[in-house]
Amino acid sequence: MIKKGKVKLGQLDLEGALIARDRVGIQDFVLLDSHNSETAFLENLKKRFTEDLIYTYIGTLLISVNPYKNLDIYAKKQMDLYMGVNFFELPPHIYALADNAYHTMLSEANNHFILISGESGAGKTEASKKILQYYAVSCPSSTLLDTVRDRMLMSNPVLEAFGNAKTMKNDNSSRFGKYMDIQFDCQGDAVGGHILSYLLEKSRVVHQNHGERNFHIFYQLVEGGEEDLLRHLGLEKDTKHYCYLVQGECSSVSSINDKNDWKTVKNALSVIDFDTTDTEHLFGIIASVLHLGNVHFEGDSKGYAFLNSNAALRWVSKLLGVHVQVLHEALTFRKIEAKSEQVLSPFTVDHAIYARDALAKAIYDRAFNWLVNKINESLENKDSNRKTVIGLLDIYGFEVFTVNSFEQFCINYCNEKLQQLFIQLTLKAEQEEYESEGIEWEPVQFFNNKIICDLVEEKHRGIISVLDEECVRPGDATDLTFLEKLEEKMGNHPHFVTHKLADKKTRKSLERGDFRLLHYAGEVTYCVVGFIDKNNDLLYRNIKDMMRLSKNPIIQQCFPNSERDSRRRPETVATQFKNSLLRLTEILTAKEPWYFDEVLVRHQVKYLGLMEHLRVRRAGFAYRRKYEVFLQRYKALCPATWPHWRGVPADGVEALVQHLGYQPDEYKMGRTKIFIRYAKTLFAIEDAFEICKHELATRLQAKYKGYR
Ligand code: AOV
Ligand code: MG
Repeated sequence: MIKKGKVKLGQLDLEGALIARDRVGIQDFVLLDSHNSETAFLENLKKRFTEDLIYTYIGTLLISVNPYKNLDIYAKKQMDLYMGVNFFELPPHIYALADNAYHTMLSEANNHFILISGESGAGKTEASKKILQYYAVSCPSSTLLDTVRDRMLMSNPVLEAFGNAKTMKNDNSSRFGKYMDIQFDCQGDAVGGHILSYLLEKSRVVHQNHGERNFHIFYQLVEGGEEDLLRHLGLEKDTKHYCYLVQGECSSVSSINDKNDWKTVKNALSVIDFDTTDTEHLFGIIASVLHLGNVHFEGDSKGYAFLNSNAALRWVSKLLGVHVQVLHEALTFRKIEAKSEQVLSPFTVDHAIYARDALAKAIYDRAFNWLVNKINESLENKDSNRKTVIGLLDIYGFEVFTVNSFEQFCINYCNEKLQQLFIQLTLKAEQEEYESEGIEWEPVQFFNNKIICDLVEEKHRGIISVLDEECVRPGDATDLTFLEKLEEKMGNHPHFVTHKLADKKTRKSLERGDFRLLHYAGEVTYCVVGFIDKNNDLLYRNIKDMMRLSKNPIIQQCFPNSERDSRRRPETVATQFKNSLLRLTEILTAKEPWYFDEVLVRHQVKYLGLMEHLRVRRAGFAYRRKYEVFLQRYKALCPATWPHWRGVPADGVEALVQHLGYQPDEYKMGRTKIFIRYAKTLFAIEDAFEICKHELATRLQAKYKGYR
């Protein structure tokens, strides 16, 4: 319904809006005239995109198209504009989503999370930073809390330096998954935070494909590090000197300024409460990895490894605080325990390289986890004041390269799980809720990717189980025997393709060492080479023993004594990852979701299930609340329900909405909840509620005037 005169519609007045509508498209797909057509959907996105309008809603789901240029839409004035405003009152914006999650959290005193999904390079990390900035700037503030907020903001450049890298898809690609809880007290102050990190892609430390880089921090240190520091770490000011940095043949990238980034990271570390000893030890570890990469082995007449030049080794020994002889031995011999004796068995050159790389990966990976813990300590809120949280999930997006390995398998599995969560919480839950509430409903069909999640993770039957079995099988297990087992066990699965069946299922042939998964987001061919090794993630016992004796305090914490005492075989990488994703899903399902989708092209609209989502949203209801909650919030708006409603809550709600003059098509009464079809109906009641609150406060102030 449109009122006479000028009505505020976003930043435009209504007359302007009607003229502009044709040019800028529709800001909520639910209101799109043409019926659910994908072409109309894409046309609308494109129309808006050409006008630099990158955000569009599907109901409360926010869609964003990566502009790949800086838009003037994230300044303080925009933040102020969106603060405390109803969701659909202003044009779609990430701030609207952030603000709504925040205000709902405050008014309902419950936990929320913002799920950001989309493929690699779509803009997830940028979006999560914008959300964090919004909370940092727009929430109430005090000097004490400013520190927490600064630390929260500064955790980003630090974690990105250590956990992001240039890939073929994205110059700043997240190579770890990140879930951050922002904790608020009951006044709405951001009082603390906590970060959970997921499976860092540590193989990148020792190997990068052509056109890719190692983690940013290595280049930042070498390019930006002060002369004194570099001298202290034994580093040359040139990335070309380091074998671990040159494999991708693209040390410098036009979009990245390592020197400036180094300054940002150093400053951020000091804000997060790292003292000079911490940073010295941390960069000692980073430098030791670079030196390790330069430790080269030669073979003697029997093919056993020996070291010719000891310069790099000496630096590693110095920086890690381990004896050079012990280090030498650990990299060229393996200690085997036979009965009560210990026997030293010499490594071949390949074995020595393997042990060296395993050490480099382990050091970096564990230092990364140490860093996350250290950041968490600085974000910790020790006050027991009641807290609610908004969780922010930013993971590595779905990726397909020319050659895909174990890492892509894990990353794409993670995306598969998030898509499953998205389906569970939206398409499935929404439709099931209408059914269980007895609301008339024509089911919308959608593709449920549970079948693919099961294929990967099912106990005893999934790909991870088969891989784990091969990893512990004594004898001749290899990547190829793993592939054979897969072919045997899941050859008939509709989403699994081996070279034998490739032609039938996808009409694209496969190499002998490959398998293909038909993911929700598309087909990916995985090369099995390295799966067993990477999943086992073996670090020889004498190397671990040596690291436990390190004089570097960070390394000491990274290799605790408790690890030696544990008799249990450590879980494999894929199983650990599977379990951590399971825990993540549990964390998220206990919170109210807000969605943020990143869209690039047509197939993403398809695989993200956006059309199905639109169909459900269009036919569905914008808002629903339990009768008790609804009544409690709005009872003051109706004389019959204020101050108390003595009868059944559903009848109270009915009396309330009758009093407010709701039309029959605007709402439905379910078994336990009221469903409101249009957002505008809700806004009207929210506005009335605000006025009522204000009037009540004025009356109370007048009544108690003069009292103390
Ligand atoms: P991702 O997080 O989704 O990929 P990013 O957030 O790193 O993607 O975005 C990739 C690049 O796109 C950024 O470095 C920016 O150059 C650009 N970009 C993204 N969002 C915006 C925006 N709102 N405004 C301007 N430029 C933007 V990955 O982490 O690879 O899955 O693993
Ligand atoms: Mg990212």
